[in-house]
Amino acid sequence: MRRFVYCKVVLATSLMWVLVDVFLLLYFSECNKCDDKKERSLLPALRAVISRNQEGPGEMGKAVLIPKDDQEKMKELFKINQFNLMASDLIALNRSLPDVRLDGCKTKVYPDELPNTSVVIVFHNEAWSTLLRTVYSVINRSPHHLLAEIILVDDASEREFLKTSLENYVKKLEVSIKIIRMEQRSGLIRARLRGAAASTGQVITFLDAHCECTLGWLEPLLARIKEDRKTVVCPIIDVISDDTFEYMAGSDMTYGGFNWKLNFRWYPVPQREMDRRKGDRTLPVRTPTMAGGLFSIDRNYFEEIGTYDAGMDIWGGENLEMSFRIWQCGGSLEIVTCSHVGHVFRKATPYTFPGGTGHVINKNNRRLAEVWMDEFKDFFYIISPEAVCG
Ligand SMILES: [Mn+2]
Repeated sequence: MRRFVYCKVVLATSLMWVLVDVFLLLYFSECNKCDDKKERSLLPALRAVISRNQEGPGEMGKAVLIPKDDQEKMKELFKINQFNLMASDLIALNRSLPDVRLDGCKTKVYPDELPNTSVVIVFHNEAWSTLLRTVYSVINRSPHHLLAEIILVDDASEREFLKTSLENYVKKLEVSIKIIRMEQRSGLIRARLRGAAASTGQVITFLDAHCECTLGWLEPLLARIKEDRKTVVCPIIDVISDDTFEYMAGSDMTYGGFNWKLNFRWYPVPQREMDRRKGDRTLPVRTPTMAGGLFSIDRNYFEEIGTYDAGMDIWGGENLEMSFRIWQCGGSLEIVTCSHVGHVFRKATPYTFPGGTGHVINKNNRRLAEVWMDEFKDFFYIISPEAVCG
């Protein structure tokens, strides 16, 4: 009888401990969830997902339309990056895209031995979803033996999620990703130079922080550089709508030029360039200038021509400067029409220009004119008298 009571006590106490354990387990796992929720509400952008099927929002490059009830919120969020952040955050980081290449490009065969490339991406207060969608598109659509590494250069962003959250996130990815932080706001040029200096690939590929690389984007760029190391190559820049994130193929019939205000402009590819290629639109187009955000260059050639003008500030003019530099230093600049990379084009810049936008751009353009344009600089000064002195 007494033993029976003992047994009951032992059973009851063990049962109690089991219950305590279960309670503790539940309590702590609940708490994890709480933290998770808290972090998510603080960082709504981090919710962006990896898709497992192709039916989600924006898949195959389709437009994302925001329901009426969310339009006000959408407009508020738009101001942060000057693109539809709500739409971007709804789209999977690895969304699918249509194959927009010319048919002749799909069957081209490239040499096995291509130079490898480092991909350098500069960002300043970029949105989480656009930055990581850029990174995923590089990882998922580039042969890994051709990728030396991805280098993310943070030009002194202020947003908290671009700090340790980003570092922890990219550690999990299957390609080596370095993050370099500029100590102070330095602008695109000096940040790119820092990224280039830290890179190890034979080719350096610069991309903007809100791009999406498409299938087969890399091989034709590297193959062209292998053929001629002094050729600097750009992909066709497809348009990702800043309103809907719809992916729209860019044209192979436009190339880069400029006006006398030294603004970059697209112009129709002239007949002489069609004739030179005997009408084969899959062959690279020689282009006077480049838009600047996306190009690949042989590392040694980049150093031989003196890299960028490190005296240029923030943004503006550096794309024409690089274009003039290439053509005047024995190289050539081409758009490789078989390579397509999407870019979110915006109507307004979200960036701040320390010192004032006009001042920064005039200063950069003055350097461009004085260094590369000889007597043609007078056209610029006549059309932009405000640029003559600071
Ligand atoms: Mn851009």
